[in-house]
Amino acid sequence: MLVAHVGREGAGLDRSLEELGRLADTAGARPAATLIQKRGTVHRAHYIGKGKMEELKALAAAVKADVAIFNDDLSPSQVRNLEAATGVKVVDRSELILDIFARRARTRESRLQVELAQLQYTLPRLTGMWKHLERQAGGIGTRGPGETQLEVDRRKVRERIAALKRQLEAVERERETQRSRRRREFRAALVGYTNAGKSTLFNALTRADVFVEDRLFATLDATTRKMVSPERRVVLMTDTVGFIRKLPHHLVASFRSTLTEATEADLLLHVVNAGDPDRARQIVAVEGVLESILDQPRPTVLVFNQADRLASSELAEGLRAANPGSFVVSALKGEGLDALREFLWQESAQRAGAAGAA
Ligand SMILES: Nc1nc2c(ncn2[C@@H]2O[C@H](COP(=O)(O)OP(=O)(O)OP(=O)(O)O)[C@@H](O)[C@H]2O)c(=O)[nH]1
Ligand SMILES: [Mg+2]
Repeated sequence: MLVAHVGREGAGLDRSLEELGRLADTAGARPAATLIQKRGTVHRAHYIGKGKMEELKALAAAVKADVAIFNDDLSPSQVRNLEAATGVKVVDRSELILDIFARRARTRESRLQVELAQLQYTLPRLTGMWKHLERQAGGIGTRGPGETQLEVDRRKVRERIAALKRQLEAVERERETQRSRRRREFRAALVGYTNAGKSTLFNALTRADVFVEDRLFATLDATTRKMVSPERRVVLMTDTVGFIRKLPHHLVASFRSTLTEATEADLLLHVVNAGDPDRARQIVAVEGVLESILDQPRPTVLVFNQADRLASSELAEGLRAANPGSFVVSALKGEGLDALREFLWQESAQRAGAAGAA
């Protein structure tokens, strides 16, 4: 599948489009061309201007792209209008991310969560786009030719959404029981931008064997392992799903139970890819997602990972100096991990001390 990217001029557009390319690649599409819309012109009916739409149609034909991926979110009617005018399938950023999550989901819980998010995304878009529904919600029993009545489909989708919510509530109750058992221990969670190296760091710290890949959203679940120091200090470490700019809010909502593993931790380790030129913007994006899911701020420490990709040790020193209390590590090379472990043991000891005093 070839795709054309459509981005809007603005700060960080290059990086943002590069990221969109990686997202498309993760979803199995091959970027063929890029189209940029000038800043400040959002058309209500078709998002981009008429001239741009013509350009998109011609460009898609020239490079034989059958899908156009937009770097922003589009309204259901914008998608319909764009598809009618250009003759290519139009996918917006949220749909692309949902698609990746659907491909990546392995466990029962993550599958339920992704399906819920997809259906909630689809529901307002059910306006006679039958093919769209079949692709989006395959397996929900709306495939037959006799089933393509809008009302029937809407009812079925709503019923399925209700059923998924019930199943997820049951999973959540199970998790809650587990969590209340763990509450006595010191809990730390790895959070951060997708592909920052959270799972690699998790494996290095806990000697676990969590799936790692140089693609976006390798992890969609929460995994917890116990770390024990020689002095028998305990830290329960959790690795979980990564964040991204403009993470679809349906996903954030339906992944609540997975994210709770992180949001209830005593300490958050915010893992950053130190070698990424887009690092500062990624930190801001992660802080934004955290703010939207935390009911109260949690103690957070920055961990600059992938330090081996920094050109010099002076750069690493600079990072540490500019961010007091942060750590600079290479999870891959095992560098800087002793200091981080030492810090975790101290935090754990402090918590045990506080609990003993109480
Ligand atoms: N050079 C270098 N590469 C690293 C380091 N840590 C992780 N990586 C690589 O970065 C890529 C992503 O690593 P993951 O551990 O899967 O990243 P993640 O943050 O868990 O990603 P998601 O689960 O997708 O959110 C993999 O190719 C890792 O090998 C590091 O310290 N140095
Ligand atoms: Mg991961």
